[in-house]
Amino acid sequence: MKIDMPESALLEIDIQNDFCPAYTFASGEKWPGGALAVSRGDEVIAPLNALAEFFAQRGGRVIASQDWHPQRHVSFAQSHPGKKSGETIDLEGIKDQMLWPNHCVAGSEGARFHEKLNLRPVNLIIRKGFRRHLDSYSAFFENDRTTPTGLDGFLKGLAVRTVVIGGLASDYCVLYTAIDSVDLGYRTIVIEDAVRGVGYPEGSIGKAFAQMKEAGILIMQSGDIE
Ligand code: VGL
Ligand code: ZN
Repeated sequence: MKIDMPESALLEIDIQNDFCPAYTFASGEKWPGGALAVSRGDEVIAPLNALAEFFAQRGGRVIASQDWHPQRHVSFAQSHPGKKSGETIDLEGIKDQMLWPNHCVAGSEGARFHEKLNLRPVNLIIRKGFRRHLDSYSAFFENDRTTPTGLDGFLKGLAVRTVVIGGLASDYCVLYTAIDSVDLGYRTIVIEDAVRGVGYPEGSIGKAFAQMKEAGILIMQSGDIE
């Protein structure tokens, strides 16, 4: 499918060490695998780097999001005595907040972008989930569904109409970002070979794709973008 440039943006969602499996840095040091490693999560990097180059060369925009939590963040199971990751809790205004292992603590190695992600074509880095008592899956709104991250304003200010999304994880941050994107009126495309999912609870990845299709989000392969 032909993507209109420059009024399109690529969103690279949460390509951070804590969501990626083990690898060796260029320095020779080893990353042992993330606290919330998505199986084969690092496989999204090659197609995203290629897409980012494609967008940048044609005047499109490239945005990378970064999960960026304070210590003892409300989404961490450890912040709730007696609770384990994988359980859900009800917060004021947010039902079924999933609890996770500690991950993407601001400034930590786990919060850094995967070393192989090419940041050179990236115009904007958007950080989310930095309020201690509020989580954020979507790159547009935090989990209260009303606190904006500023991304919509950035895109509208640049007259962007089409949003192309890849990254981690297809059943959480990619899903929420894509749903907000289509709700905000953008033509929204999720690149299937540029996403991987957590897969918890069982069936969550298939459910996420069904929900995205139902919402009018287009599912494509990176090779379909021209
Ligand atoms: C994510 C769980 C918790 C994600 C972030 O990037 O999909 N998932 N925080
Ligand atoms: Zn998180």
